[in-house]
Amino acid sequence: MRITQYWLSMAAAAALVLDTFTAIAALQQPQRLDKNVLLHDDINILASSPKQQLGRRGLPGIDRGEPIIIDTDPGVDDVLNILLMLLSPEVDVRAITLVRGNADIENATRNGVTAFQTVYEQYKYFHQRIPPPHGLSVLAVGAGKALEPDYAMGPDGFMGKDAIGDIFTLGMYDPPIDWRTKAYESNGEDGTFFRSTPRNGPKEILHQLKHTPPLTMTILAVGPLTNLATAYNIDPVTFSRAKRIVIMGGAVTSSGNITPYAEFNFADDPAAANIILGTSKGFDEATKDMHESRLKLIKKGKSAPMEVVLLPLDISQGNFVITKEDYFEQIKKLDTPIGKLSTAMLDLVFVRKPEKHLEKNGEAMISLDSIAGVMLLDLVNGVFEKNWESKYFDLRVETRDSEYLGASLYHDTKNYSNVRVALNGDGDHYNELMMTRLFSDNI
Ligand SMILES: [Ca+2]
Repeated sequence: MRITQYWLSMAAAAALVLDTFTAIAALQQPQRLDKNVLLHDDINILASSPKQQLGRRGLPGIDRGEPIIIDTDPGVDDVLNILLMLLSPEVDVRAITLVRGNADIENATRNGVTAFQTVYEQYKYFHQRIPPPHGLSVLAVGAGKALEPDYAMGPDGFMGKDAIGDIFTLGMYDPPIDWRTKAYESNGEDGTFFRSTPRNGPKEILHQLKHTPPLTMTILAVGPLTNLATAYNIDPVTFSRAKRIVIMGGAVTSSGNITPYAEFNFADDPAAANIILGTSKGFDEATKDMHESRLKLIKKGKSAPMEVVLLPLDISQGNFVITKEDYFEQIKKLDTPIGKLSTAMLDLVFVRKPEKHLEKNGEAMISLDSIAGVMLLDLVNGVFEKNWESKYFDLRVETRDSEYLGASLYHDTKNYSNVRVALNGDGDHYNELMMTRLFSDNI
């Protein structure tokens, strides 16, 4: 939303409210969470051994891909993105940090463990060697509450009570055995495909960044930005060691999905979103020695401007979809573990409640988080310019006004931030990647 028009567009706003009223009414009323933030003390921080630092495969000399952290609130979209990232050789998923959002932190934890276990089963299905424990991703449970809970939305129940299509609620799918214990106590040798950590989400983010060379690790954030903002507030210098932050969130030039103005991830923690967008202040891709000047600042113990790339709701206007045909003719026919989990999750979307979940005249679904994942892969592969249209915006997020809470606001002068926003791109490329990497039985 252009900031100069912000207070002047009340008539247009009223029309927009009417337009979007039906869609908004279809969403369940957001619930407020009274649970305490599930952050643990990390008095038992494990020393990071050289062996642990070898990376996901733990095989020196082999290119393991760009190290990434995924911060996520699983969610159907999130699970699809986690599966895609864990199967993509271009990236090395060092950690997955969980945040409440689509799901409360309990459901988010179970769904995160479910995603990992499915990848373990997929490896076994294709007789692939399971990486040794020190080569597995870390799973860290993070924030159960927004930075400022009085100014946040809370879980919306859009994807069912369990947030992944009611597959557990309806008994369509068995949750992993002892998932709760495993989330906190897995040593990576119990079929989980991850290692637990004594650190909470924000501290795990800082730990990973501290133990990776500066400006080499990307954070892919596809939920509310509570964990990231908490990590930044604890230690902005270490936080700015991230190479870039790729975010799914915000509605920049389009209307919102949780209110007429706001997209869910930003509305679920507006203060956190505003902090993280602000970390890009002073970032300028056109500056020749940007990388070196960022490195210099970090080495001097100062925080550096961060590269922030945003995949907003606006992308829904493009052609990034999984179609009915994809679901009924390919996904549903798969015998793979990923095929079976996805068939169950997407049953809500394509079979039980298509009128609520399908877009493009009821023909296809839009999975925003996995679109952000594909955008990250394109950045890593050096084909971003080829596949995406983007523009830099001076963006901030409304953190107080109840009507506009979580809205993305922008103006033309670069005062608060300098965020690269993807506004369109190659939808066929997205669909092909999803269908070949996730939904194929000859991987
Ligand atoms: Ca998400």
